[in-house]
Amino acid sequence: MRILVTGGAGFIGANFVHQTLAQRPDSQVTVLDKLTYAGNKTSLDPVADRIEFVHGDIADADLVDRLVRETDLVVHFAAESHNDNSLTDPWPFVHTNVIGTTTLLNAVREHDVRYHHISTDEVYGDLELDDPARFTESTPYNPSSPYSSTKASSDLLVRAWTRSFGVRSTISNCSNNYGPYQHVEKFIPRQITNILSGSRPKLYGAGQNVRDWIHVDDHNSAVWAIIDGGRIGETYLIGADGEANNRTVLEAILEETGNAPDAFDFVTDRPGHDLRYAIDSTKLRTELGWTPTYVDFRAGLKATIDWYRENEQWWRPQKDATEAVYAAKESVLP
Ligand code: NAD
Ligand code: TDX
Repeated sequence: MRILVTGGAGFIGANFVHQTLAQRPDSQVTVLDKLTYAGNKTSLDPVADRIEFVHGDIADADLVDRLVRETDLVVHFAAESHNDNSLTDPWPFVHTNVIGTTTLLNAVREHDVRYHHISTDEVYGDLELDDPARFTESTPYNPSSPYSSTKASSDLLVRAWTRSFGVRSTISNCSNNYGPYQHVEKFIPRQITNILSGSRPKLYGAGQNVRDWIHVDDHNSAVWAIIDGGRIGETYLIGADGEANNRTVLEAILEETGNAPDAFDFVTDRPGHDLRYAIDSTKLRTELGWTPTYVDFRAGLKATIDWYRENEQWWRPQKDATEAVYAAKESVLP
């Protein structure tokens, strides 16, 4: 099968390419990636001779049309993905997440190509900390940030192109991913690489916000389950029952790296900071028989810490610039 992977030099997309070539060695993979600050072509080095890499923008209609015409499947990961950046400058989020997705949808419509859309649980807004509810496929959309509102917009565009134009699509909304090749701006790799750099981890607010962690390989195995067996026009939520508050996750990282549990700084909270995300993945599990492999979060976290220890050459070039962006807007709380 010929597969066009957008955003394949990013965190989840690169892991998807690795998993696909390991498990489906006959796949012909083309990666389309703009190589923004978040894209890292070296993440694809282990498979460089087995893929075609195209450096370009998903909002470039001529380029997208040419690539989509020659493929059997589009898996769309490319996005501006970081909430904090979206609060500083929303425009790249509108460009890539809304206009870029529309550009892809026009091309898959034109060439009748199967399309899988990668999205986030953040489209549903947040839950109260003491609310037993979890998100399901029928939870109303209620996004909070420029990032999540542009992702919600992109999901709605997919639904409209499916209903109005018959595009053969599926959508998945996944919870917070962790694992190798994640940019050091994100919570878990930021704290690990702060510790490895001799600086203190940074916890927003009181650290009580809850995220529902899933290993990136489990996200990607679920994406394949949906591509293989999902019903056209349907949405599937992906999650692995990994709820934990940020302080608990940080304390686990500190313990695994041999540091005191209070060896971190509380810093300025994120404006509009979503309280809690939680996924009910019953539909995915019962309809498609998917189950996660990384059921022990602590073991997955330890493996991730080891990966960052062993791959400093991968993250070091981004570290100082990333921390400089944070330093400009973050203050340590008393
Ligand atoms: P990432 O920021 O690590 O990677 C994004 C990639 O997209 C980069 O390689 C970047 O260069 C590329 N890109 C950005 N704009 C582009 C454009 N205009 N044209 C072509 N390429 C472009 O993101 P990620 O964490 O791997 O997220 C991938 C997808 O998964 C996103 O759609 C995101 O919304 C979704 N998602 C992420 C998480 C998570 O926890 N990280 C959870 C659920 C869903
Ligand atoms: O230094 C930090 N300290 C901190 O306490 C950072 C970077 C984050 N945090 C908190 C904010 C969040 O409550 O940790 C939590 C996780 O933060 P991020 O890694 O920025 O992720 P989040 O905002 O939850 O969004 C992520 O999951 C859903 C991805 O970035 C999105 O792309 C995905 O859609």
